[in-house]
Parts: sequence; structure tokens; C-alpha cells
Amino acid sequence: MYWDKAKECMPREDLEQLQLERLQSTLYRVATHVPFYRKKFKELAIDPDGFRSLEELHKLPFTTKDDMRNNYPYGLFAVPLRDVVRLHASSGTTGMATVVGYTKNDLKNWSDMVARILTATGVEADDVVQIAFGYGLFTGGFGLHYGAERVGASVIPISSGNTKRQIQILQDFKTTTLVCTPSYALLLADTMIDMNININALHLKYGLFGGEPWSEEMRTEIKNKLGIIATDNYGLSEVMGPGVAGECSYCNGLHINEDHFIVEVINPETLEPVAPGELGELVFTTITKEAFPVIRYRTRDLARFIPEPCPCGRTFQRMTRVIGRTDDMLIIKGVNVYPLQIESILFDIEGTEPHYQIIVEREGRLDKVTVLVEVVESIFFDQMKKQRQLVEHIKKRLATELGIGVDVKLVEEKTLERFEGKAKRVIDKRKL
Ligand code: DLL
Repeated sequence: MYWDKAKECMPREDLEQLQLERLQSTLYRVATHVPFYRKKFKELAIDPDGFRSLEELHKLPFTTKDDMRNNYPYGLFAVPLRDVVRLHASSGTTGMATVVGYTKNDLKNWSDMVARILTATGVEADDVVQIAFGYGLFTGGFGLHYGAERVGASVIPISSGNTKRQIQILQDFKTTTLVCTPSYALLLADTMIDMNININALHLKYGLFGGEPWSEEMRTEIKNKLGIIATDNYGLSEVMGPGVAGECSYCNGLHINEDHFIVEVINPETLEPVAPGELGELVFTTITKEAFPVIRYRTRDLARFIPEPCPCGRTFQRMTRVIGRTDDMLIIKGVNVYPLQIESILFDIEGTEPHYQIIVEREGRLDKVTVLVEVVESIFFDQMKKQRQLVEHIKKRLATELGIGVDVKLVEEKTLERFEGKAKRVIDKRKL
């Protein structure tokens, strides 16, 4: 199902022409209204009026999170505050938040993009959508809310937290669509199982999950427990919020809303584009945003382009799931490891629960990693020998698939922290 088939399936040639025109007007807008870009363009001798082809994109300067911090709060806005009708902020793990603004038109485009993603999963006007993302400065709650309203669905703005109440409402309001982080979906499922709720009796059909990385194995776990179609959707406040990219019901990669963004995948070291299909950092240029346009924003998120077309017929560039952030990468004995790789392996091992935590410490000059894994009760209370065998098995799998040795500790079910928003998988004690 499409929300806007003419756009979503438009021939690449037309799309590229549209992108070029929209980029030209964005460059003009930022050069005229944002001193930060005016200065950068001047330094690089870029004439915003002389931009004739998308091939020239690489000449434009990058924008980083630091640039946003240095221009806190409104320095990168391209319109006066009287035209801004909404403000959000991304918390960021370190230091100052980034403030992002939207004009009326930006909000309309944003809801349309989220509506596309909901529709691509299968959500329609007669669906009941429970939004368990936080409402507030975080873009998740409001972003998905307005998109779901635009589809015409009945929206339950329950916000995050209060798991028992979420479950009550899932049952009583006959929710068909759950919207939250994947880790919270799993927590809801596990809590319902503990409460002996008959999940088959619920009306749930769809789950749209995003806001944090999750593995294919985690998707399988959620699908099996909740009996739904579970799609991934991606976005970030600095670029817009949720709705930048999302999967269709084929669940094989995320369609990027390319009529609103130009996306590149670059090598974070050399800053050059990677070969098609190679892993790299996503870089976004917004081409319709009025209040807060960004040129070549370095997301630090890592993903690949999927060059093959999707059977759904959409022509927008597809990307793989985001496997993590450049700043989440662990370097263990010289080997680069992402938490998601560890998740995939753990989910695949019989007897382990889908809850884990990765502890990184420094011993002398070396990083030491310990993976804490919850195991089912029967194993935890089993003989020591069996426990040892499981630990050895997990270590071996991690060693062969990641190429590094890590410590593994089994912990009792429900002892690791659960999250209502984004899960925190890595505890880095090196920085403390
Ligand atoms: O998390 C926007 C969002 C809300 C997207 C709800 C989808 C659903 P921020 O708080 O600014 O915005 O965080 C953005 O979260 O740079 C990624 O590192 C990560 N992220 C978001 N979606 C995904 C996803 C929202 N589907 C940061 N897979 C991004 C992996 C994701 N990581």
C-alpha cells in the first residue's frame, strides 16, 4: 500500500531532477539566511546559484553535531521565530541539546513522510495506533502521532512508560498497531506472557519500531511473541525526527524519503563515498525543510545502501538497518565490534533470553569486555556443569563470529535493567 504512489514510485530520472531543483533552492535559502552556511560557502568558494548537478554535492561542506552545538539554540534556523510553529530537541548523550524547529509546511511534510511509512507497513484509517514513544522534546511521540492522524487512524497518545497501563489499553482499546522502540515492544510482550494474557486474543496486527538499533533475530523474537508484522523505521531529530526512512511490508530494508532528503554513505575516515553496498556513515541533506535545513549532516549512523530494487515498486533508495553508531563501536583487541553483532549471536543461542548487557572496562592498556546474558530459569538453576557448557558455547560462538575473546556471565532472568525508551546496551566503565 502506498500513501503517495506518484512520489514513492517516481522514475529515478524525475526524482533526480526534483532533488536538484529542491537542493538549489535549499542552498539559496541557507546562503541567504544562515550566517554559518554563508561563511562556509564563502570559504569554499561555493556559489549557491551556480550549482548545476547532483554530482557536485561532494563540494558542499559537512555539518556536524558540533556545529549544531556551537550554534545553540537558534543559530542554524533559516526562518525567523515567528514562522516556527514547533520546537523539539535531541538530548544527546553528552553536553548540550540540539534545538530543531519546524514551520507549518515542515510539519505538513513531516506528517506526510510518517504517513507513508505507516501506510507502507499496512496501517489504514480503521486502525487503532498506540503510540508508546515519549511525547515531549523527543521527536518520537509527536512525529508518529501526526503521521498516524494524517493516515486517519485512531491514535492513542499514551506516551511511554507505565507498562501495566499500556497492556490494559492494548486490550481494552483493541489496539491494532503498536509504535515504540523494539526493546520496549519486547518488554511489553514478556510482561503479557508473565501475566498469562492470551496474546492471540489481542487485535494487534502491526508494530512499527525504531529509535534504536535492533537485529533481525530480535525482530523474529518480537514477531513470534506478538504475532504481528514488525517493521523498522529510522530517523533523527537533526534531520527531522522519525519518518526519514522506513520499511514496507516486505521487511527487507528501509525506503529513504528521497524527495525530501539526499542521502550519501561515506567512509567516516576518508569522507569519500563508499562503493555501492558497502558499510559507511549516513549523511543527509534536507531539500524541503524551511526552518532547519541541514547540508550534508554527518549522522554517525552506519548502514549500507541496498542497490537492488524492492518488489514493492518504490523507487526510493533503500538502506539496510542501522547497525550502530560510529561512537558505539567497541574496539576490542583491535577488532571493531558493534553491540548489534553480539545481539544477533545471543538471540540465536538456545536457552538465552533476549536481554543482555555489554560491560567494557580497561585492564592495564587493554579493553576487557564482559557480556552479561539472561538465561531461562531452568538453566540458571541447573547443574554447574550445564551452565559452564553454555558459557563455553556462547564464548565460542562470539569468538568465531567476531574474532575476539570476551568474558560471558550468565545472570538470572529479569535481573538486567529494562527500558521504556531507548535501550542502553553498553556500560562503558572506561570513561568513569
Ligand atoms: O530517535 C527519531 C525516531 C523516533 C526514529 C522514533 C524512529 C522512531 P533521536 O532521538 O534524535 O531521534 O535519535 C536519533 O537514534 O541517529 C540513530 O542512532 C538512532 N535510531 C533511530 N532510529 C533507528 C533505527 C529519534 N530504526 C538516533 N535503527 C539516530 C537504529 C536508530 N538506530
